[in-house]
Amino acid sequence: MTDKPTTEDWKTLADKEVKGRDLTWHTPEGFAIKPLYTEEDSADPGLPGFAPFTRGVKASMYAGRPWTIRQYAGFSTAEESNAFYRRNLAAGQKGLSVAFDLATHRGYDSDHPRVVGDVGMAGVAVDTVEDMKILFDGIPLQDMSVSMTMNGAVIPVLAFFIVAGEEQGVDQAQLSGTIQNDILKEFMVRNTYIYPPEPSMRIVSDIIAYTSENMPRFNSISISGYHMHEAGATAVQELAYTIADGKEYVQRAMAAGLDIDKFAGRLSFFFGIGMNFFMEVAKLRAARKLWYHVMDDLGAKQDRSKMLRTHCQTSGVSLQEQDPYNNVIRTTIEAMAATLGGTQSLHTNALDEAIALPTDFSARIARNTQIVIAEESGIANVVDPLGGSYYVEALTQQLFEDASKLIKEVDDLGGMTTAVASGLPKQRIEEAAAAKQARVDKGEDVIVGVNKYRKDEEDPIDTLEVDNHKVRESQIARIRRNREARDEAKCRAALEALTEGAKADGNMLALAVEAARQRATLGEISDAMEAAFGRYDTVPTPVKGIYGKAYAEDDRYRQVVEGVEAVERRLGRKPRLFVAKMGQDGHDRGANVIASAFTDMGFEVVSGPLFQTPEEAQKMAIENDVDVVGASSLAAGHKTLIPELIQHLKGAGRADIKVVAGGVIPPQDYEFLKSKGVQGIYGPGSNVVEAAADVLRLLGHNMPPVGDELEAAE
Ligand code: MLC
Ligand code: 5AD
Repeated sequence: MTDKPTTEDWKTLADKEVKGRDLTWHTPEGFAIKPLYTEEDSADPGLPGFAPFTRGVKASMYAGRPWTIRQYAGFSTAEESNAFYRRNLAAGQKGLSVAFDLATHRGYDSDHPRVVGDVGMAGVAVDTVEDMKILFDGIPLQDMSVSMTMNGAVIPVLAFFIVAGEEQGVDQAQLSGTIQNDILKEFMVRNTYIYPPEPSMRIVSDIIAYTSENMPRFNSISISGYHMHEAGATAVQELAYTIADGKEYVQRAMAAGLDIDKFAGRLSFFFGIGMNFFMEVAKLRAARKLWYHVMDDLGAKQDRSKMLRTHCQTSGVSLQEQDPYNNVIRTTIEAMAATLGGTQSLHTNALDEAIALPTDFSARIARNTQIVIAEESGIANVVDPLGGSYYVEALTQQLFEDASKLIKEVDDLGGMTTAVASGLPKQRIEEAAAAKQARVDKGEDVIVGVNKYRKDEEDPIDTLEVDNHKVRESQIARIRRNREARDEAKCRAALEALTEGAKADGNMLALAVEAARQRATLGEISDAMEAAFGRYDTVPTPVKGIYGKAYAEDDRYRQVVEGVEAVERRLGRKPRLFVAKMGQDGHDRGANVIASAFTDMGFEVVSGPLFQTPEEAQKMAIENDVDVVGASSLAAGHKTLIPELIQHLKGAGRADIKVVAGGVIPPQDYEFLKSKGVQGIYGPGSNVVEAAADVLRLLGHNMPPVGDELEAAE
């Protein structure tokens, strides 16, 4: 009889197989992942339904009730979005999730001059209670849980929702759903803030106070790591900063006099789920354990207050424009990780994510991805089926420990509000994003169909088009009718009361509900608070050195650096690139990565502030005497804003300044943009070094091809 083999025996055998090659895998989190995990690596995670809830917040989990299939959607007008919701619900979706357009996010009515390119594009336009009523027409709000992703203009939007319910005959106590209301991460990564940090934090507390008093079925906040994940955060960063955000909100609410056990049961979370399958499963398990301990330390007594309930969304940045059907596969893997991790609610992205908003076709596949997992795969029948996996338990524990350390660092800085103001978390995330981009560009991180197994020719796919000019006109007409029909004096009085309440310590949501009843518009309600708080602006500060360091040994990179130096000798100064963000699109990961990488390659980079108008961008380009403007667009405003910028440059006599575009731009729009004078277009999956080589060519440099793509093209 032979002895049972030991781990040492295994190591000897494995070493022989691979001739001593080191099989350790180093993840972006800094984890050294071994090729084998055994009993020695794992700890006992306890049982689902019991503290610290590592294995799930419910004892029966999906065996008792499946997760909520909740697809985030919204575009164009309230009528069109309502029809889309109804079709989706009929086809198996279970909960609603509203995507508002960027004008709405930033507190502007559709008739505001700053939002010409944004109305109805990245979400649905909502200006008044009437729009909100149309959005839920035929959808009984006492039965349907509704998530609303809103942070900046959170007060008017929630007020409209309450009044829309009221006028549907549903008391606010009956309304169920979630408002995102997570402003800290806006300052860190998502950028749809309106007011400065302090009053913004008060708004969060006002909503927690109001809903815990009046809306017992409504989740007052969705504390979101998703956007950190999308901005490039590692799993440890996403976990730590999200839990630290949650901790900060709880402390603020307690400082405002609220009883922790009265509101904590209605705090909820939101995480992004990427492609590192087991890491993502472990992330959700570690999140629950972390939150349990944080809330226990803060003095919560009830179990419900210490349970982390979460929504998840599969990762947008993991999806690609090239060979887009691969995205269905990626989303399936991510959706499995989210459900095996025990999410309460899930959005699965559509295959056209990197190009445009979902069509009926792509939305159906995205939704069915969840339905097939829920109803065909058997995954839902067993609680935490990966519990006890040596690897998953080890990862859960390591994430828990490393995130705890990062949370401690935030505590030592004085909490998340101070940490965000210091810029440290944002900087850490941007460093992780730049490092990731470099790994992809160098082919160390494989992306199938992009940096490996790339197709010679891409097949075009149909994408959703929104006519923003038409939507804007119809919204403007509706705003006018709304103003004509209301009692102007009563509306003004309600708005003034809101301003007064904001200056003193009135509950702003309660005051805004009254203004909404009097048919004040979203822009007017936002302005009434702006009168008390002012509007907040920030200037981007991209990181330096990360990209260059990651590339130190790379030939192609060196070629580009030499090209930049040659152009510099010719111009007598460094070539200047202005990275412009126009419209209300605050997604700045791409812009920051470009700014960092181009700086490292030797360009002088001017980063514009967020939310510029085309005219403001033109002025900044000319004042800085730049050679090239790189317009970054991720929210569908490109067809309006970039041509306008080119017109303004021409009008100012500087047609010589080159304009290139990057971001989420459907190939169908390439010809249009080129006809308007755009000289280079870089969609998702573009290689940054190759893009820089291209820019050098635009500047008249005789740059040889770098990389496969250019060789193929030339
Ligand atoms: C659940 N229930 C059970 C059960 N499982 N009861 C018995 N046995 C079981 N096994 C009960 C729950 O307790 C609850 O009741 C009810 O069923 C609903 O279940 P839930 O698990 O709470 O699900 P849900 O209502 O869907 O709520 C999930 C949530 C919520 C708590 C995470 O906050 C939510 O839906 N969030 C979605 C956020 C979202 O969609 N965001 C989109 C962001 S997009 P009770 O009575 O206990 O409540 C974005 C992109 C961008 O941000 O940037 O624009
Ligand atoms: N409809 C559907 N999905 C959307 N997303 C953003 N806006 C919409 C919308 N209007 C999704 C994308 C994006 C993430 C932030 O949310 O997947 O990456």
